[in-house]
Amino acid sequence: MNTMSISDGILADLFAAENLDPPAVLPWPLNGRAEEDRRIREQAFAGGLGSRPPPGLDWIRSHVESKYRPDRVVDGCRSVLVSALGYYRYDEIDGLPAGGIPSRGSSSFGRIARYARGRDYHKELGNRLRRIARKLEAGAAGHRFRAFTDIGPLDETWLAEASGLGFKGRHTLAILPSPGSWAVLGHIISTYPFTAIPGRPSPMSCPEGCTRCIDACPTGALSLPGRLEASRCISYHSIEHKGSLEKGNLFMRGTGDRVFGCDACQEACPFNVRVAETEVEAFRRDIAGAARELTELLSLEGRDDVLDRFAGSPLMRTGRNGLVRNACTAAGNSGDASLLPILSKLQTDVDAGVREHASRAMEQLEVL
Ligand code: B12
Ligand code: SF4
Ligand code: SF4
Repeated sequence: MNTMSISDGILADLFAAENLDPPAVLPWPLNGRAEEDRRIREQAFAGGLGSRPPPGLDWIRSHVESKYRPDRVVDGCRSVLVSALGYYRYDEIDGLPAGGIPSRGSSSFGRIARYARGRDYHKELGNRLRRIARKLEAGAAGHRFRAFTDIGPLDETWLAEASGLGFKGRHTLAILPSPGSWAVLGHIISTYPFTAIPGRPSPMSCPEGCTRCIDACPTGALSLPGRLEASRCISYHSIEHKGSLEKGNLFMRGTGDRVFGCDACQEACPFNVRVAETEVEAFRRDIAGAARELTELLSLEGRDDVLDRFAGSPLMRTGRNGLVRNACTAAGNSGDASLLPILSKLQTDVDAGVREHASRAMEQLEVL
């Protein structure tokens, strides 16, 4: 690689070697409309227009200075390379309503969001981008390249939109031409002045008047013009929230059979119809899989048990207590009285959140 110039072709080859499409490039600093849009987002975020971060997401506010400023993350930034990896897969449970009422005689299952069924994308996309960043650094002396996937202060859905990789839908997620919103995002911030790759898709947007995602959200977490109230989102409750949820939480019913994450707003989106299943083996492989029997989740004993079943998958984030708590919520919604004995045992669990949710699930089942 020539240390003076990294051509579009070289960049595309480096990404292709990791089975990634050529990245979209956000040249920095921005100007014109792109800069105007950046400022509006920055002000909206700083002014608290986004969701008020609930417990466990408070760190988001600490990024107020850098969320829309890659140059505050990497000094001397001249561009950001934005990349994505499609994870769409269709499993049997995706054809069933997520309300959580099992048909008579069947076991009750807990549903897992698509992105979390296989290998953790922080590792899968993150490792690919880190390898690319190392190669770039080796080839372009004096320049710096830092790879991020999810973790990092920048708003990656904005990066996707501003770079032309896709656009931000009203469900607040980035929609890309081929995988729709079924793609995880990552980026490399660099001091190298990459220029935008021509031929990127022309800007698309949500059809006028479409509110399918907003209407489909089971807990009313979405609103116009494209706001997410994280404290109402099932994804937040099931992944990021620690301990028990407020008593009488109105959102628990809406959770249905979901035990890790939620895909309802994405399933409703017309851009997500007829998306091809991912070819990424790490996402196709079942680690957690699409669904687990609630009896299995309710019986999880400790960290080792969780490691044995879910090592390498996003479910590790929630840990044993969170997964059992979520399974209790799904059990309560299931209408499946055969779960009462196991829930009864959990009423003396070491974890207060699990005890609380087991009791609530029993109350719910006994009144059904
Ligand atoms: C924290 C987080 C969450 C939180 C909170 C999300 C949130 N919006 O704050 C929770 C746990 C709820 C969550 C859920 C999910 N997440 Co998430 N999440 C993130 C993370 C780590 C940070 C997002 C962030 O910084 N939010 C704070 C700011 C930007 O958002 P905000 O508070 O809503 O404020 C903005 C808007 O509200 C808007 N706004 C509101 N009103 C107005 C008015 C006007 C006039 C204007 C201009 C703007 C405006 O402006 C604000 C500033 O931009 C990103 C990764 C990253 N680094 O970006 C992944 C990320 C967004 N998540 C991702 C995924 C996959 C999900 C889930 C689908 C997982 C699942 N299946 O359960 C769900 C989807 C929920 C949804 N509909 O968005 C992917 C999305 C990929 C994509 N294609 O876009 C990302 C990019 C991770 C990744 N690397 O792939 N997530
Ligand atoms: S992930 Fe689920 S709960 Fe969260 S906004 Fe989308 S549909 Fe609503
Ligand atoms: S469902 Fe409609 S409004 Fe929501 S993101 Fe998709 S196209 Fe946009």
